[in-house]
Amino acid sequence: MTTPASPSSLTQDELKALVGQAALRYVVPGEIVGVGTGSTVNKFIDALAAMKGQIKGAVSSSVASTERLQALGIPVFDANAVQSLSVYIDGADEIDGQGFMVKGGGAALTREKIVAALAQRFVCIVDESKRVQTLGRFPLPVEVIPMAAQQITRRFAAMGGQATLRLKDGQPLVTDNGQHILDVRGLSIAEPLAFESEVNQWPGVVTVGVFAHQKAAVCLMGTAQGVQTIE
Ligand code: ABF
Repeated sequence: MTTPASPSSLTQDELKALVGQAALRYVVPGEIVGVGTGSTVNKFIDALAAMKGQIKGAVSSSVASTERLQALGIPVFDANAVQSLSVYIDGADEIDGQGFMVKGGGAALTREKIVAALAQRFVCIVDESKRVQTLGRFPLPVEVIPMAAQQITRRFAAMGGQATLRLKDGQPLVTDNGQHILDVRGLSIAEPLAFESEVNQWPGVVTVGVFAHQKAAVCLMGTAQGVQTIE
């Protein structure tokens, strides 16, 4: 008889599965749930399939999540088809103690922010490696209109950031929205709300990967001691 692994011996992947499962308790039966993007969210989607008969469906934040949801028989609705959502479940690349996040490592930040804005409650699911004191250690993703990439790069340089164009197979990565991504290193984002407001209004910025105005109300964090609920 195998003994169940204690949280302290869980791998990062197992911690992601733990929080993906824990997020089910925030899903409201009979409703449409907002679904993010990434490997942790994939664990949530897989867990959601077990209760797909109890929900109406999902609004998805990426082609990747849509395909995974549909493959599991979960109906996917257009964001324009809903007035609001009770909950949005998504991961993050970094999260601080106030629920402010850096997101976009999965290149889905624009649609993530759109769906998050529909939700009454953003529940962030992460493993403990994502916890930071100050945002900025992870290279900040920024979705940009290609013709503005160099102009925006110079603006970040003026604040001490080094922006690089995200490549895929040697070519500029093209997002679900047909735009490009800059990843900005060397930033320390001490005032996430002000930073997001400032960068959002630069010409050519589609979305900056700071989620402060759309912060997480709840964070389910997979740790060596099990799932921590931070509200
Ligand atoms: C998504 O989750 C992205 O914004 C973020 O980059 C990613 C984190 O991915 P993972 O769960 O695979 O670490 O919301």
